[in-house]
Amino acid sequence: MNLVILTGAGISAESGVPTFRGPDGLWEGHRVEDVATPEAFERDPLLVHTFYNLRRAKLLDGTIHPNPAHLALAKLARSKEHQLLLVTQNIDDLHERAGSPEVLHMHGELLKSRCTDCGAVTPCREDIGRSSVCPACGHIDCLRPHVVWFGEMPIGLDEIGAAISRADLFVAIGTSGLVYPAAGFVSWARQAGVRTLEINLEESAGSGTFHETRRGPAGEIVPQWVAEL
Ligand code: BJW
Repeated sequence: MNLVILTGAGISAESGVPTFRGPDGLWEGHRVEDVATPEAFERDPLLVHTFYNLRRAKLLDGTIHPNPAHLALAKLARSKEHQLLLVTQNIDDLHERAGSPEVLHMHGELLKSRCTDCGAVTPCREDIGRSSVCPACGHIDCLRPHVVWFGEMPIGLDEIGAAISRADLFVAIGTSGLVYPAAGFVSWARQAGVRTLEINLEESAGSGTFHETRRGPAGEIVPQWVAEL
């Protein structure tokens, strides 16, 4: 089967990474526009760097591990029976740690920085600050997190659109369906005549658009679904 799977913050929730919009959501104490826009970064780079530095340090402190949902998708990706494009909105590296060979991070990656002078995207496991030096061009005070903020163009949309149009099944796992263009992928799939499945703990903004929805924690439902496939 030809599959496109989109994952969101819900798939990493059971690994201890907070979601964005839940009661304990990541944005609690921060207005999203204070941290996740280019304007916010221009206005207060220290606040934005601190927000991402804390999340990067947490991701690397040894307490966060892939859960059974990440592991099941990695097993699926390695199976010869199916073709899979795994697209994630998450900036963590839990799909990679679980063993998924290829992951399209449409909203960027926390463990990479981007140079606003030369454009180089380079691995980054340390804090970024105004004194950081770009490993590619050597300039100072020009690194930013390699993440896609509101108003910026997500990564890989052409590839995602093409893969959805030739898929047999589109699956969205643990995403609220509130942030576009990812929230619109289910409609792209429906327009292309592709079957659609949602796996989510709760009803999402897009639930009504899917052919089928399965409710429950990703760590339980995803391995069950992969076993059925
Ligand atoms: C579980 C679970 C468990 C919990 N098991 N499930 C007006 C109308 C329409 C669009 C716009 C508009 N005004 C502006 C826009 C565009 C804007 C947008 O969508 N805004 C909305 C807020 C309205 N979008 C953009 O600006 C995007 N760019 C863009 O549109 O470019 C122009 C363009 C034009 C034409 C075509 C294409 C493009 C960029 C969006 C960038 C989003 N960036 C962020 C931050 C990234 C860096 C970071 O991490 O800090 O990405 S915002 C944040 O939201 C993050 C996430 O990837 C994203 C989605 O969140 P997600 O993953 O859905 O998480 P939650 O928390 O919302 O939901 C968790 C879900 O899991 C819930 O449903 C739970 O039930 C579930 N769950 N535990 C299973 N155990």
